Amino acid sequence: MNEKINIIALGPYIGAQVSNLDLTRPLSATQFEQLYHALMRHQVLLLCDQAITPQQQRALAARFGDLHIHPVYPHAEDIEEIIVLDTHQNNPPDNDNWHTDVTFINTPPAIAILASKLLPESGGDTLWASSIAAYETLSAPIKIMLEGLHAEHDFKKSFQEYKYRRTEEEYQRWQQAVEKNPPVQHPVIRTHPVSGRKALFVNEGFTTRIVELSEQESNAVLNLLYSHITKPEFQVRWRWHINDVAIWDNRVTQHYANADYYPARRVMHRATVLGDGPF
Ligand SMILES: O=C(O)CCC(=O)C(=O)O
Ligand SMILES: [Fe+2]
Repeated sequence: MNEKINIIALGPYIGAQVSNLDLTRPLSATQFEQLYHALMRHQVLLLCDQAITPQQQRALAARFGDLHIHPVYPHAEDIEEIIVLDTHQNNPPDNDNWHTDVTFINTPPAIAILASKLLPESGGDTLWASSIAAYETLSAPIKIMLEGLHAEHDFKKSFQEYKYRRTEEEYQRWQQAVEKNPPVQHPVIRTHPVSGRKALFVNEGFTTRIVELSEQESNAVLNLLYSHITKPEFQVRWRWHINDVAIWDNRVTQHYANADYYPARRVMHRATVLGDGPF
């Protein structure tokens, strides 16, 4: 059997399309190693024609590490580790902002795996940006200024109270999530634990402030970094077909789910692999 996966880069900084691999079956050690290596190199991998069930998606994700169970998002039936993002008229999209997943915990996810299950007729693309490319293209004086700084990340910034008041049960779940997830701090520049490359690690979704700076300084610096990170040069944009799968390195990327299809329906399944404390 030919176990060599095909990799076609979608751009110089970020993104690659992978083929000759069936993610619904257990991967051999050789296949997994190639996939992992490609992920480290390209940060986001896209695969087509992968009719993956929640069980299979969980098993694939578990090859990369321990899985995260989301405090508020609903999950697949009997499979807590698979988030179901089902957006429609009465559940508007809420990932149409640049963010890195779950940076509000001390060990934010290393990797995420997203599968498309039901798509609108058009629209609903996802964009990813490389925060390695963003870091590397900053000028030397700005890099020096950011070194050693820490930022606060807060669950409540994206998961706002007013969105969880539809039922009493939902509201209680949100309140428990807030209690369990007080704001945490992470370095503004992090080093990838495997590749050793440095990346910007602030995101508009969850970062509230740079703790060593005044409020005015912090706002100015964060706005500068947010607008830099989201330059098209550092991005890849994917137009989904049904049964596509995206795998991204959540330590060194941000993403944005385009909500242009609203109020049409769109259903995605996500598995989230826990990471280490950023350094
Ligand atoms: O629905 C998407 O395209 C991405 C949603 C998202 O932000 C996520 O799964 O982490
Ligand atoms: Fe996300």
